[in-house]
Amino acid sequence: MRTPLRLGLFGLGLVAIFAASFGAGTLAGPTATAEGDHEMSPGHADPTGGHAAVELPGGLQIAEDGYRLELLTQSLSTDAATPLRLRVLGPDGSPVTAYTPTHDKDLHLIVVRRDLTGYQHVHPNLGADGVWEVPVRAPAAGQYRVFADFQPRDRDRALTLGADLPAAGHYEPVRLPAPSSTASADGYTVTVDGELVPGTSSTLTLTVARDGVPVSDLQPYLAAFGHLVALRDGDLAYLHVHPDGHPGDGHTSSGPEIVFHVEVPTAGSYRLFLDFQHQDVVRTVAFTAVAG
Ligand SMILES: [Cu+2]
Repeated sequence: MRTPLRLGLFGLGLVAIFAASFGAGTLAGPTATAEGDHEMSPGHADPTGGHAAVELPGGLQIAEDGYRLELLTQSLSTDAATPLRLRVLGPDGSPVTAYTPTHDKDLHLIVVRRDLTGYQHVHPNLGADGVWEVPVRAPAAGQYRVFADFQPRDRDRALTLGADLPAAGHYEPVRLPAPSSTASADGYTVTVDGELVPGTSSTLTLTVARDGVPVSDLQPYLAAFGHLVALRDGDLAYLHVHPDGHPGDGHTSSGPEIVFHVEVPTAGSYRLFLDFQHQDVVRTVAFTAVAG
C-alpha cells in the first residue's frame, strides 16, 4: 500500500514549490522579508532558472562570476578610428585566452552611447597576451557603454560584462525615439510584429523589405539570419537574441520574416537593434519598443 504515502509526499512537494514561488514573488516587490533575502543576492541567481524574475540581466556589471572586464583604453576619439583595447580577467586574475565561440566569434563587442545612439557591433582580434583590440570611432561625443559578450572555455554559458568609456567633447543627448513598428536604413524597411511582455518569452516577427519588395534571400551573418540586441532604456541592461535554428537546418528562414523569441526582464522602454545581411552587406536598423 505505497500509493497513499507517495501521494502524501507528492502533496508535500507541491506545498514546497508553492512556498518557494510565493517567497520569490514576495521578494520581487518592495516588501522583501528577511527570511528569503538570501535568495536574491545579486550574482547568486537561482541556478535552476525557476525564478527568472530575480536574475540580474546581463551587461550591468563590470565583473560577474569571477570574471572582470578591464578596458585598457581610456577614451574614444570622434575624429578617427583608434584602437579600443580590453582584457577579460578570469577567476585567477590572469587574462582569459581560451574561449568557446558563440555565433562564429570568440567575443562580440557592442559599443553604444548611453542615450542609445551610435550603436556598433564589432569583433576584436585576440592577441596571445589576452588583449582584445579593434579600431573604433565614436560618431559623436558623449558617454559610451561597451559590452563584451563572450564565453570563456571554462564556463558552460556566455557572459556579458559592461563598462563605460567617454568620448570627449560637447555632448548633445538625443531623446529616445517614440515606439514604432517600422525602422529603415539604406532603402531597407523592417517591420516588427508582436508585443514584448515582461518576464515572458514573446514572439517578435521582423519582416524585411527593400524598396517595398519583400527580401527572401537574406544571407547568414555569424551563423544566424539575424541578430537582435535589446537594451533597456535607463540602465542599458543587455539582451542578445537569435532566431530559432541555424541557417540550412530547415527550421529557420532566409526572409522576409525573421522570428525571435525575446524575454525582457521588466516593463519599460527598450531599444532593439537588428543586424542582418543582404547582398554581402550587413545593415543595422533600430526600433523603440515598450514592454508592459
Ligand atoms: Cu557579434
